[in-house]
Amino acid sequence: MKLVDSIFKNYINIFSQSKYFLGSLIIIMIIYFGNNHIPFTFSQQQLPNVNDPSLKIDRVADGLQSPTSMAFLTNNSLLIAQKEGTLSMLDLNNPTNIEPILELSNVNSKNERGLLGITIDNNKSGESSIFLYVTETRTQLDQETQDTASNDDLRNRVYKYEWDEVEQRLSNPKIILDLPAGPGTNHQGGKIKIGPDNQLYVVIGELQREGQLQNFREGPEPDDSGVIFRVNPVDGSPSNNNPFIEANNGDKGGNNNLLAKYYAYGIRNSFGFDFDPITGKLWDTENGENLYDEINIVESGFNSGWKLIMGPFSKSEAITENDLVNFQGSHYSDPLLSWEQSRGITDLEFFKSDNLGQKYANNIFVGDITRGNLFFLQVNENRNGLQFDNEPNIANDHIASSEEEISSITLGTGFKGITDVETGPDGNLYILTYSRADGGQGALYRISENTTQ
Ligand SMILES: [Ca+2]
Ligand SMILES: [Ca+2]
Ligand SMILES: [Ca+2]
Repeated sequence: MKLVDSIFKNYINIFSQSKYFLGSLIIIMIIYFGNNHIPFTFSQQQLPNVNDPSLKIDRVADGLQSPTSMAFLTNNSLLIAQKEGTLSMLDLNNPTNIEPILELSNVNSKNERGLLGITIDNNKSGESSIFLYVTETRTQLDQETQDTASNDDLRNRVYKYEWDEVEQRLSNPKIILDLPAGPGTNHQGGKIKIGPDNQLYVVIGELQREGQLQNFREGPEPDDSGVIFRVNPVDGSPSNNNPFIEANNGDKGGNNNLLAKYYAYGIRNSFGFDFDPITGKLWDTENGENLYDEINIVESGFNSGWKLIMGPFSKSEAITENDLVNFQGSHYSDPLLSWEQSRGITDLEFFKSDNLGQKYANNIFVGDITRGNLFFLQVNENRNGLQFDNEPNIANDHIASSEEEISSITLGTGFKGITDVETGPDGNLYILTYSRADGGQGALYRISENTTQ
């Protein structure tokens, strides 16, 4: 504070000689006292705020272009997917060095398309596979083999690469899922993860389609939109015990089962999911159009209700559950929490560490893209829902509506936009940001225990 005070005095000396003294002094005082004890810092240097004094936040890396997802490769390095098609490695020991290790060609990054997801699978034999989710016009395989019989369609593809630890490079891409990418340029989904069952989970949004997967009975057949996939990470084949794999769904069942790879459907769009480290259950976030962003437990066969229902069932007019497209083996259930006004809820992370104290261990962090808030949510004792000890108005209806209700679940502000949240190997919380106002400029932040308080 001493340095700041002397700067403050200098300003007063300069301005006291001018006829603008009084006006200038008032402006300085507004800045000084209105800025929550961090005066005279440039806005891009300002750290986000975390409203728990037992925690501290620091900026690990800056100047990332359009970061969408991250995955820790080792204790000290992570891979960051960037929307335009670059995969970069960040060395935590030297975080000013952000090194591109893969540049994908023919990436379509219009609106919500692009290189959107990454996950790493370390198998038992010590080999690592890296999975990427990308919107593209030609396959990366065509580029490697110079195959002229390329596919010019725009597609969302999940690739599996081998990771060469010695050469530090990705090689031998293989298509695991080949999915549609239109007509909508938004709602492409993109998050991917290996579950505790060692299966690969992938989410795609509804691509602004209106088919049976969007609960239109007379709409087109299932077409891989608005779905969470569960597939074998070796080859993308349907996982054993998938909910619709043996169900009798007319011509959608049997040998040409259009539903075989699906774990869930009726999802408008999602930018995040994770597995409860205690129960193994899948939880997701979903985005409403104007109303109702959601958090759900996604049990096998889940139908989230879009485009007939968003948010709680009781808020949808003149709809009964029989109006949904109920494939055999499916079930509808309400969200555990809804934000009444949509704000682009993105990633969801179970915090798999007790480094920040018991309060945070195995509970949930969630980010949003439009305002850059970090939410903290506590799982209930049975781990089948959320508890809201401080705010009865959320506990009552599981809808966060008023500013008071929303602030009761807000832990951090000022992140501009959050695309990914991860528990680091060091047991701290890592937050990847993306500022839509600044053309996708991003940063990586770390929240750890404040040992100086
Ligand atoms: Ca829903
Ligand atoms: Ca409420
Ligand atoms: Ca994450």
